[in-house]
Order: sequence, then structure tokens, then C-alpha cells
Amino acid sequence: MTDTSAVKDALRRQHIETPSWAYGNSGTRFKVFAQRGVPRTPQEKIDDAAQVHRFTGVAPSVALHIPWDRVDDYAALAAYAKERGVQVGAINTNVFQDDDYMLGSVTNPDPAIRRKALDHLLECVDIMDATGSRDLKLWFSDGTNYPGQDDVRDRQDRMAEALAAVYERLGDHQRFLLEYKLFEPAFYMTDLPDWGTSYAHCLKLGPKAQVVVDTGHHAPGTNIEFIVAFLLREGKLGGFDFNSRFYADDDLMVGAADPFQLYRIMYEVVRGGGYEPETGVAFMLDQCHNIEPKIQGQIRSVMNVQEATAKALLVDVGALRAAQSAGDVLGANAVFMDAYNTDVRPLLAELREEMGLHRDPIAAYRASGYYESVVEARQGGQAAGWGA
Ligand code: AOS
Ligand code: ZN
Ligand code: ZN
Repeated sequence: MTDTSAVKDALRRQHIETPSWAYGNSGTRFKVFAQRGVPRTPQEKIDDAAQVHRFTGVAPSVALHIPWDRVDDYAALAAYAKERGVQVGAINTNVFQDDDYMLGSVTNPDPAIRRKALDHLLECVDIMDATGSRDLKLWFSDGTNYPGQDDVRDRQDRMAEALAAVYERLGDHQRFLLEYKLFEPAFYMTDLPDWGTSYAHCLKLGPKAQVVVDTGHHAPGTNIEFIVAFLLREGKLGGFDFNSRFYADDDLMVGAADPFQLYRIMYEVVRGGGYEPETGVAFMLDQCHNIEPKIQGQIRSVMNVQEATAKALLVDVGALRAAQSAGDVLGANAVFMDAYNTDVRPLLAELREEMGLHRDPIAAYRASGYYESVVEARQGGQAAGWGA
């Protein structure tokens, strides 16, 4: 039996970070459907993020994306967030939207373009100094489209050089989270295609270099929870970019495509100690809401992560271990599935009441009138970045 009050305590201190770009208009390369009431400024994105925290109680920070969230005074922006009851979280870099980066950013064959990309990454560390952020998230669209297009090994050397320069610049309480992605926008080869490549670069640099697992960045069928277990064991799991994929990097709501996979991932997180705040695993969402309302989409996503976490915390570890050591294949699997098949919604509703929240965050948000007030106040909302 698992102690539900301990499970509730663990859930009470959950921290899920929402991304500023989830609140803006986004879409595919075919069409961006503009929604009403979307934020026009970074401050308004923070206002929306604060609503997600207000109704869920477990989303106290918001990740920024530079230059989409460019402002003159980042310390003032961090203070603004604080006033609204949230914090500025990870700073996301952008070396993928400039014409100069057609053949890559930090791995570009042209040293002047590499320098420009590195300068942006370093500027983002300056921004972290101002906002007090701990994490710099590095995602590179770098790669090639055709065999022979560029030298694969030289590109690794260039990547290593840039990462070392960023690492060198990090302060004592800062770190970078290095993201990998199998493909897209490069279709033949990505310079950081998988966790092993990110891990190898991070391992060489030291403890302030950590791997971030974006759940949408793997080949179909990849056992992501194994990667999570392995990286945690090695002390190299910096965090997650949570989202769902059906086909490629779909960036749909986490837990929508495969809630069972999310549960398996959260089980390994809990098992590997990654749920403890001191391990520094960041639980971030990296999503877009192209056709659904954005704030509600974020609330739903936070709830999906909560539900998977609750189930992972409910696993009867004693019974599982006993079955495992007895070689009881079906017994162990049954214990694992029992937790997954538990309806944790009543437990979470109860927890929310204990936290002074409404039992149903979506209903409470809908009834709050916030959406109607921003539709009224905001005219001409901003694209999230890609849709600009
Ligand atoms: C891109 O595919 C990565 O998932 C990035 O983490 C992220 O989506 C981006 O930084 C936001 O544009
Ligand atoms: Zn991501
Ligand atoms: Zn992605």
C-alpha cells in the first residue's frame, strides 16, 4: 500500500514550467489561425502564464525565448513576473530564424556566422544574469540536407567549440540544457540527433552541462523512459521539454497522444530520484496550441503531467520489488499497471481543495472571465515566433 498523504505532499511541491511561446499564435507552415485575446508583449505572456499557475498551483515559472521575448530591461521583466506570482524560468536561445543560419549556426562553415551565433548564446547568459534564471536551453536546428554537403566531423568540432565557450561563460549557479532532435529542419543529418550525442558533449564539459529530453524528438518506438533512467543514473538529466507526438515533432499537449508513455517516464523520474528538487530536473512544457484555446491547453497539459506523476508516485514499490526479485514477470507487471489504472482525478481534486484551489482548474478558469477580459483588452495579438 502506498501512503496517499506522502503522495499528496510530493504533488503539492510539483513545479511545471510553461513556455511563453505557448500563449502566442502558432501554426504549421500551412496556416496560422489567429486567436482572439492572445498576448501582444512578453508581459502579457507572463500574465497568461500566471493564470495557469493561479488555477493549477503547480506552474510557478515561465520560460522565455529570445528574441521573441526581447525587452530593454530583463531585470524589470523578472520583477514584473514576480509581482504576478510567477518567476522567469529557462532562457531559450534562437539561432534558427536568421537568414545567415541557412547552413547552420554554431556549426556553419563560415566562422563569421559561427561567431554571430555564439554571441547570441552568450547574450542569453547575460539575460539570465538579469532575470536570475538558472537554465539556458540550447536547441540547434543545425544539420545538413544532403550527403556530402558538409563535413560531419568538422561540424562536431565546431559544435564542441561553441558549447565550450558557452560553458565557460556560465556563472556558478547556472547551467545549460542541451537538446537533441532526430531531424527537422535538417533532413539528412542533425548535428545533435540523439541523447548520446548530447550526453557525450555534456560529459566532456562538466556538471553545468546537462541533457534535456524533448519527448517529441525521437524516432517512433524509442523507449524514452530508458533514456530517462540512464541519464538520471549518470547525473546528466537536466530536464524535459514535454509535449505529445503522433508523427514527428508535433508539439501537441503532453499526455494527449500517449498517457501511458508519460506515466512510464514519470515512474523512471521518481525511481531515479529525479523528482527531488535538489537533482535539478526541470519539468518544462514545449508546446503550441494551434487550434485549441491556449491558456486552457496549458492548464490541461499541466494536469496531464500531474496525473502521470500521481500514478508514478502511487506505484507500490515494495510489492514491485518483491515481484521483481522473485522473477514474477506477470506479478511485477500487474503492480506497475495497477498504479497506471488508478483513477487519480479524485485525489488531485482533493489536493487542490487542500491547496485552496478549485477542484476543476479548467472549469474555474472558464468561469473566471479572464479570457473575455483579455479579448476585450488586447487587440492584434502577437505570433508566437514561427508564425510571424
Ligand atoms: C525545437 O524543435 C525544440 O523543441 C525547441 O526546444 C523549441 O521548440 C524551441 O526552442 C521553441 O522554438
Ligand atoms: Zn523542445
Ligand atoms: Zn521540438
